[in-house]
Amino acid sequence: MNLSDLNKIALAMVTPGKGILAADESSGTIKKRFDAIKVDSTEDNRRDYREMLFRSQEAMSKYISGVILYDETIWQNAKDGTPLVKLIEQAGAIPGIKVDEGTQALPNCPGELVTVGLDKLAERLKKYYERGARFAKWRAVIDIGPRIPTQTAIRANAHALARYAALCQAAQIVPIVEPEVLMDGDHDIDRCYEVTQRVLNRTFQELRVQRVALEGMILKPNMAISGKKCPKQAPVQEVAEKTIRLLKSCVPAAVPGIAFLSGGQSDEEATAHLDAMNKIGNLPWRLTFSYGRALQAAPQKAWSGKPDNVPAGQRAFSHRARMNGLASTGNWEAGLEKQAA
Ligand code: 5MM
Repeated sequence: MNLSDLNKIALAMVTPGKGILAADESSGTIKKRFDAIKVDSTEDNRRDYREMLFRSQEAMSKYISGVILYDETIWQNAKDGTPLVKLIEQAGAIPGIKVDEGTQALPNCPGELVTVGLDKLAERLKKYYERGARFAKWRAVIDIGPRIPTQTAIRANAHALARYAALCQAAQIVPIVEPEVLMDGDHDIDRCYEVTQRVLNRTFQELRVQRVALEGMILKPNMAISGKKCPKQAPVQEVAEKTIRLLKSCVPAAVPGIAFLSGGQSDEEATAHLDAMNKIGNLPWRLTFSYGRALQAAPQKAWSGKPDNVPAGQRAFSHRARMNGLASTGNWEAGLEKQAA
């Protein structure tokens, strides 16, 4: 492992003013997104949609540092035969790849999941590196409910994340470590805080056990936030302050950057929260976005599968990317949203 090179890539992924586009929806998830805009989830439609995003010159060159791809996409070519990976590189962004293989039920823990995909991961990473991937992503899913999460689920998922991260670094690939505590449910922000703290503490403990170099990784956490069905929704400033307090209590300063997931927040909420955290400032790590839905909901709607709508889809993507780019330096204002595509 060359740690200095890994650290350079990690820092480039969190370049101030830029963040990561999570375009790694698995086949099932992209079908759900396409169903919502009445588009068939065919291989060509998935390619056309992602090509539209990666050819959004303004968004990709100014506000996007890297793109997380799904296995199908990393091997796909644009309509003119150019590999999609090349489009990303030509725009000055870094290609990345989702390497987990989804979740399975965790035995003895009803209702809880563990992320799988470690078997043959070393070989897969080698092929992805040859294709141009310089970072990877693995997502663990932790649900909050009356008697969950169990410590068993937290430990199993943290262990898998750490094993994945160590394999990535051995393959000269920067791991994005994503332990997502879901915001589904009616729990309040303090319950989310407490569970996320347990999850992050265990994750960093396992990362140390597996000898992962913290300087060569990126953390992708959820924010401390109210459950979607909680009657009392914490305001933006409370989310920002509690998330910062939480992260300071468990994320070592050696980690170069934190790139949040949006987790089902509205586009504007996700931007406002990131901005408020960066306005607090004086942080040991760079804070940016690694959003899926909060970057893509608007372009998906604008595009709706029609070739004539490609410029509108690209404008919608550029707008959200610019808003989040500004939030990554604490320079966003709600008034800027009116300049939407
Ligand atoms: C883009 O969605 C990613 C892949 O999800 P599936 O494996 O379930 O298809 C997902 O991991 C995503 O990268 C993160 O959750 C961040 O996306 P959001 O929408 O939460 O910002």
